[in-house]
Amino acid sequence: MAIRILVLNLICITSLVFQGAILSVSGVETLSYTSEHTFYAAENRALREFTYAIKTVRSRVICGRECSMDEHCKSFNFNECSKMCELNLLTRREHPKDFIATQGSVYFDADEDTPLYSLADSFLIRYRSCKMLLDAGYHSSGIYTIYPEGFGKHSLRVYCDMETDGGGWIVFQRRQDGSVDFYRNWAEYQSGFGDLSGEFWLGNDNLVTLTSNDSQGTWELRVDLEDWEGKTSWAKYPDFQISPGNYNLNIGRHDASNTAGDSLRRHRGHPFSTKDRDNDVSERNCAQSYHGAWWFRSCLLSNLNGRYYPDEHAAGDRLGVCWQSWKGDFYSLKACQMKIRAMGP
Ligand SMILES: [Ca+2]
Repeated sequence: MAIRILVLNLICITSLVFQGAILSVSGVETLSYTSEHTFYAAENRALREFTYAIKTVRSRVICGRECSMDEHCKSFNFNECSKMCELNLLTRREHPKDFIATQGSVYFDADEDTPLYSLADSFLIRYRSCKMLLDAGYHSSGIYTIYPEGFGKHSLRVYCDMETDGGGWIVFQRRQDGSVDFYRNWAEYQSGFGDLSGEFWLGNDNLVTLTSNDSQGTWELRVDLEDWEGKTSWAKYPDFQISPGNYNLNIGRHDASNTAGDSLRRHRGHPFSTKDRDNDVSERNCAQSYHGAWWFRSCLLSNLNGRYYPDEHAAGDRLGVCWQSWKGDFYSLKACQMKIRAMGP
């Protein structure tokens, strides 16, 4: 009996090894699973609009295995950055219009001609911002690599919002479900934390470098808010710039047509404070008192990095994710995003 189990295990292991062999013939990558499931790669490509299932997986090999085991799957996109595996109902040949250049994505289907559509990295222009990506025809919101001036040879992974208010926004803060702890220290806010596809803070040093380089012109800031009834509002400010050192918030006059009101007016010009770095003018430590990290002056008007509550009623303590001019400071918002866009020189 024991031997029989051992033999069965060996068969399992052997079949696992052959499940997903990567073959590379004359520089063309193919994924082979069974005799009827071989996929051919087109680098920096994706088929849009026909995804019926999205999974997060470790590698393109596993993504291909998911596709090979699903009779509906005709092709798939795998994103090397986000590890997102998208299974598609159709192929590029059936919908060439939706087969687009997508940096960091690889597309696979069973068509031997597919590798002819690969785009080498060197053919991809190094875009400096989400706005430049948008202008070049990248219309899907998601994670992109940009090469801003000031970063030298280094790139920056960012989430681009390509839909809101004309698109082209670099999102630098997102709250939506409380999955990431925002009660963090100076060093963590400095370098950034969280997950670009979920909740995150892009990092104060990145904001300094992005907004200090004036060859892209000035930057506008947009704040998008959502309450627990699904209502949304926004605020917008020109001339957004974060200073080196204490990360002071420099912003122009708010756009008067906004729907959220101006809850940054009291924070304008003030340095950033965290629980371990009290730069506010209050006798208290505002970041500690209000469980946040923000450009506090003498505490609240807004605190979008405050404590995340599962509903608005839970926040009876003004420690929540607040934007006073829209919902008052006892209301903790369901979701918010902060984003910037180059306004041009
Ligand atoms: Ca203080």
